[in-house]
Amino acid sequence: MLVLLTGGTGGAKLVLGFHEETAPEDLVVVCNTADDSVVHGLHVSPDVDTIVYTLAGLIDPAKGWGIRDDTFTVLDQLQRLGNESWFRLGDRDIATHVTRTRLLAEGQPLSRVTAALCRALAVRSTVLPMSDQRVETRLSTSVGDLSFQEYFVKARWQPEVQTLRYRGMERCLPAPGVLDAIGNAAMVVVCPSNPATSIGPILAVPGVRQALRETSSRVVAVSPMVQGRSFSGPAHKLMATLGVEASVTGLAGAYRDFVDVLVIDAEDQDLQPAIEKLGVEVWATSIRMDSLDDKKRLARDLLQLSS
Ligand code: FO1
Repeated sequence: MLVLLTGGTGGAKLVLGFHEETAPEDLVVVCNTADDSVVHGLHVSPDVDTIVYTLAGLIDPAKGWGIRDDTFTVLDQLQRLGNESWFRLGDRDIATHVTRTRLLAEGQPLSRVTAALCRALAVRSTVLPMSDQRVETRLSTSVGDLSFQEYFVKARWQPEVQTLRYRGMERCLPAPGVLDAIGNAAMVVVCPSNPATSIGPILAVPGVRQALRETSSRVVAVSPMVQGRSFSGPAHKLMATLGVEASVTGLAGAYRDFVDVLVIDAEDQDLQPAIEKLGVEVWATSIRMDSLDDKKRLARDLLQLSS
């Protein structure tokens, strides 16, 4: 069993690579849920959905989120009725959120709801939310206190971020299966997702970081950045909130207590000695995943590290 810790779009590229290169049943994907939002009264779980849609072959490949060829009739009408429409929910995507919201209201935990959505969409891998309890990333910024989606989508990650917190984390538990999966994995892969807002919340779920330190399986992290800049999104901007510099060396510092190998881009190879000084093994290769072939090649190469 291969365990993947991931956020949304960046991590999903590697998740797809593994899905193509291994038996889908052998994959357990643990997703960040601290980006979850209630939008128009519906519970939206963007990272879970990005992974589920990716594994179901439904993802919009251009945007990296939402459903391919979706339409926006409901959103247009919501806007006409005076609702905000900056968070672009497509019609088919809304069907997912309506279903999730109904099942949650009926008392099912998010992990069961996610399993039901996976079954309905013929996803054969296991997709686990990091927790069944509600956690919310809040950012205190130059324009006030924002939710993750307000910062990321509405404000296009432009405001200066002073601090970041995961509201509700102290009351949360790992979802059923998360700790067992980490303990019994052949290998754990920390996907190239934002260390502050995607991987950070997963690591902060009580017990998860400890399980990663204690597992006998190899823990491998793939960098979401090259030359101090993230492939997409604000990861490099938010690393200061973790108290580390925006570089793969900073990333190694943030992950050093549980990661065995850090996979960095060949362009960052000069930083290898500094990372190794932190006690983290380094593997430098091409980590850009522009094409499906790139995703499959990186997944294939990473699979070698488990043996
Ligand atoms: N990202 C955007 O940049 N703009 C959007 O309007 C938007 C809507 C959206 C709706 C559903 C969903 O599952 C994801 C959506 N995303 C959108 C992506 C989302 O903000 C990010 O994937 C994550 O939260 C970051 O990991």
